[in-house]
Amino acid sequence: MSMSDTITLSLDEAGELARKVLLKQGLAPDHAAAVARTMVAGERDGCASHGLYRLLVTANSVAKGVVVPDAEPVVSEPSPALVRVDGRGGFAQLPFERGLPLLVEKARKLGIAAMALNNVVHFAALWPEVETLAEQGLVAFACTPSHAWVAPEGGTVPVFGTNPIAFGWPRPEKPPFVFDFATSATARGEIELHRRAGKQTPEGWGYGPDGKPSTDPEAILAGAMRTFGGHKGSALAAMVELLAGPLIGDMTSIESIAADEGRMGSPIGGELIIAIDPAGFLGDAVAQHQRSAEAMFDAIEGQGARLPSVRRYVARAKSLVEGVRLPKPLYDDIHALLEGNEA
Ligand code: NDP
Ligand code: PYC
Repeated sequence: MSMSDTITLSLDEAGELARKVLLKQGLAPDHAAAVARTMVAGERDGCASHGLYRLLVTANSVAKGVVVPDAEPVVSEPSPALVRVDGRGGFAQLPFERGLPLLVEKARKLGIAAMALNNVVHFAALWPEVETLAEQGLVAFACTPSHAWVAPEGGTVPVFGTNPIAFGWPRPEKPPFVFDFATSATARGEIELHRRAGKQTPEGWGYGPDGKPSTDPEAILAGAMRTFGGHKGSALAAMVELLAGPLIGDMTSIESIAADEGRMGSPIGGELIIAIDPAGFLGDAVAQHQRSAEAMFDAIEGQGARLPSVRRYVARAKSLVEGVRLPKPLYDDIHALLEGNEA
């Protein structure tokens, strides 16, 4: 992308633009603020498929009536170690923020706690959530199903969502170790970006509607995506369905896409987040065992391999200084959302 094809925004400008567009879409101010924080974090960290591009995605979900734009989340405690937040059909970010303090308090008190977000609409990456927990000294795990877009290994008919798994590990004096990836060969957002750019996808991402392997993003979006790592990704995708679907009383990806009724909105359903306090197992020995973890990280980086999250932290440092660069067509599409009738 040359400079002339892009528009550069400071992070404050990006946040302001996102909030303005989301308010225009009809989101309540607290939802708009929470959603904008997540999108700007994605753009800032070089995660284009889950950055400001998602303003187009939320616009569609609001316009099609998939999301309740002013839903008031309800926090409850089903048991001493559990938090439930009923998002009442709103986007997932505000319910996460509302349940977070109680989840942290319970994890610190009991050693481990879990939070179910129910009845939420999910368009976002999961790393902001596990990173937030890891920054508070907790080990964190999160997963969510999506829409049935992904075929199980050995088949070509969608059953699973793109079902991301995210993990965060707190590190002394350093930003946390975090990974977050779809259990599909890639996130659906990446295939959408290939379609927007008129580019073929790499081999192995999916099948066309005829069940044949394809590199045409339109065909894969209409057909089926593939899991990553063959049968292993397929089993992990099934695990995500079970943990953040039936276990917490919410929808599988098959049920989510049925509930969408062809509106092509973002997935509706649940998310499971688990937080573990290392002191629960280790007491005073936390620092000693953290040194073993650091030795493992050193062994990875010492041979020239990189840790997941490092690319994001480098992109973040750059964006804090230089701002973010949006492709001009995307910037124009986002601005077009501000035109038209007042929401
Ligand atoms: P990737 O396949 O790009 O994998 C991303 C993860 O792998 C990151 O943690 C990344 O770290 C790490 N990574 C990538 N390359 C390397 C490497 N060479 N060495 C070490 N680590 C590496 O992501 P996906 O396309 O699978 O998913 C992208 C996003 O989409 C995720 O954030 C996910 O949450 C989101 N998503 C959300 C869904 C939802 O339903 N809400 C559904 C599906 C996906 P780094 O960031 O530093 O590069
Ligand atoms: O990119 O697969 C994806 C995705 C689904 C929901 C949010 N992101």
